[in-house]
Amino acid sequence: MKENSFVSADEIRSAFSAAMSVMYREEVPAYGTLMELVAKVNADTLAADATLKDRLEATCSLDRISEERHGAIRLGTPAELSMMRRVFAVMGMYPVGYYDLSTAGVPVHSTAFRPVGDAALKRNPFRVFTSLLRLDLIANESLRAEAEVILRERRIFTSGAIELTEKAERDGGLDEADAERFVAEVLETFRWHDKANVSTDMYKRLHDAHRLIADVVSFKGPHINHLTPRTLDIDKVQALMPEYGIAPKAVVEGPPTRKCAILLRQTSFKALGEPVSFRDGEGAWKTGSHTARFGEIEQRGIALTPKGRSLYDRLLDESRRIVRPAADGSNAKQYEAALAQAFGAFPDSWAEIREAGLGYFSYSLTEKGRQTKLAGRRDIDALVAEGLVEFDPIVYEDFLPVSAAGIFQSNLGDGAQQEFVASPNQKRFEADLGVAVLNEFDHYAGIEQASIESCLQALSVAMAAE
Ligand code: OOG
Ligand code: NI
Repeated sequence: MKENSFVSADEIRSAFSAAMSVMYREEVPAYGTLMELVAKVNADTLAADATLKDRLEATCSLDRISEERHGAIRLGTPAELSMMRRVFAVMGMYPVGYYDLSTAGVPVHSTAFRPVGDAALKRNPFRVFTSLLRLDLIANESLRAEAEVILRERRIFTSGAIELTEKAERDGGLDEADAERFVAEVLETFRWHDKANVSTDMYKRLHDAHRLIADVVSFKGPHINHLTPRTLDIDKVQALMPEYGIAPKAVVEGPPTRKCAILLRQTSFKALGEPVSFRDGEGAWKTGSHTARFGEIEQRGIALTPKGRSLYDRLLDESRRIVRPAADGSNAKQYEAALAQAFGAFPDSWAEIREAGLGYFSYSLTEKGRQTKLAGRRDIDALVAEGLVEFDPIVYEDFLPVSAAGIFQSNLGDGAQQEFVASPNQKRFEADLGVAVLNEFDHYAGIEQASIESCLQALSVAMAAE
């Protein structure tokens, strides 16, 4: 096979993301409603903010926004996780970051599979927050052993998906027909199954141990549990949700409302109880219900440097020590006030954020810069001061563990709050995954540095051409 007949990984990812969106819209109609609401708010926001629209256009980021979404799945075994990694690699998605959620009472640890590199992100930033169940955190040994047997016996990938993944690995890509088949086959892994793998009794025992365990172990596959569109104004979407018949969770996770958006703000609507059937003897089924799938929206802001991130973590911690948001929303106002108060200490202009070294920026030449020729190299700060170079925030592409825990919790219900001994185990996770996860900070620093180099080069090329 000639290499040039391959479809790019970016194309496959885009096709997969679109197919997943169509499937989820059919499966969970409220997701379609949320998409409409987000599209409307984004259009209104852009119409009212010409500068924002200009900057998004200038950084080639406008097109990706309406396409943008992330999803989440929960896997049951190391073998499933490592196969999932190989499947995502065909779509140009790689594991970035390690998230330990045991501290938040959720027996999983996770990574996010996503494209890496500026060009791939601009083409389509589709990501999947992927968790692996930690049966080691389950106290009941016999239940743990039974769950292991159930998980070991299920097959979450179709044979077509496995074959095509192996083919892509062997040949270095897939041609158009294979890529199309790959997308259809892989979609099957994420599909909802209304027939459980287990009896009502087993489901109840798993559920009593932890709702999340029941969700992972009881079904044939790791159904996609939400798909999240990106909004440019999360407060507005949150306020409008009830008008569209959707009840949002009590508080928005992440930083408070600010002029300069940092990291990630997220909110969701609660998971819906859905009818499922449980095994009831040979070929017979018994009707029941299961709660797993929900909707979420997010607003993405600037990626923070380690220094910015530790300031964020400290301020979030501070506000949560004053008010811990209750799941029923009873102290939502107090929490918002405490959050806003604490984050007063985080600079709120791009210039200050840049000067304090709190965020990552992408640099480009201004009109004046494009017409200037410079002798010798200059420091980037000097070029900014002289008005030759301008800077735009680099978007945060990852997730936040405290926010993720809040999203998990709001969907597991109040009764599900459970204490585990905090036990991050990145080494174990990476052994199960089959590779080390990438470090998010390295990636942002790389994009920033590349933009600086290209400014410096353009200025000195101008000089050489003189
Ligand atoms: C994942 C929850 C985390 C996010 O956006 O932080 C998440 C899950 O419920 O499986 O999706
Ligand atoms: Ni999410």
